[in-house]
Amino acid sequence: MLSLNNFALAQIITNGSFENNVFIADGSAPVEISSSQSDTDSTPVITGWNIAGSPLTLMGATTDGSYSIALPPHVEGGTANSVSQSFNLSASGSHQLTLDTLFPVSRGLFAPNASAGGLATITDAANSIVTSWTFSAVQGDNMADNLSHSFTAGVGAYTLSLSSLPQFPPSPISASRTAIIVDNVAITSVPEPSAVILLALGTLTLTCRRKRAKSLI
Ligand SMILES: [Ca+2]
Repeated sequence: MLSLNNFALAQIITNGSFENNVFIADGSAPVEISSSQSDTDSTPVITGWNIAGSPLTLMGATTDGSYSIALPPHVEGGTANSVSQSFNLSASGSHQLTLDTLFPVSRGLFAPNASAGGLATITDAANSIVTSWTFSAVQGDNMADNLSHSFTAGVGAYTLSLSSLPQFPPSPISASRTAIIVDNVAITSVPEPSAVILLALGTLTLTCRRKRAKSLI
């Protein structure tokens, strides 16, 4: 049966839930991996994702599933904390990047005026920016912020990067940023109406031909 869901269910991003990880004990970066958020000396290998900057933590608390990624703000002028991965688009037109965000109350307590945000960037094979999207989270204890961003792109290879924002936003001056927690990253292709109609017509034509062929036997 032809439906829009056939297009929307394509798995374009690998391990968007951050559930598929390997922890290598090497005495280096602290990684938060337990529900008590205690640090261990290990480096996570997150399947499908490249990690840049430090520290970057995998949270075991208040997540959807066992893990989410946390993007702590970076010092102005410094290297952003980020995860990135390459993906392919097999359809041109409109696409949607969706993710869940969380700004836990426990973190906000340390800085009442704090905000939490991140930057999503998609670049093409020539490293040109296709789209860039600043996302945020409302302070709370549930991973309830289901955010989405539409962009237009053709068939080809791309890279999605999720990065931290600088420690202090432009205003208010007294506020600082804290880590934003991200989970369930996905990209779905929204089919062009014309493509759906063409495909539907094609299916109809085939069905009619088959029926005609049968009736001629
Ligand atoms: Ca998860």
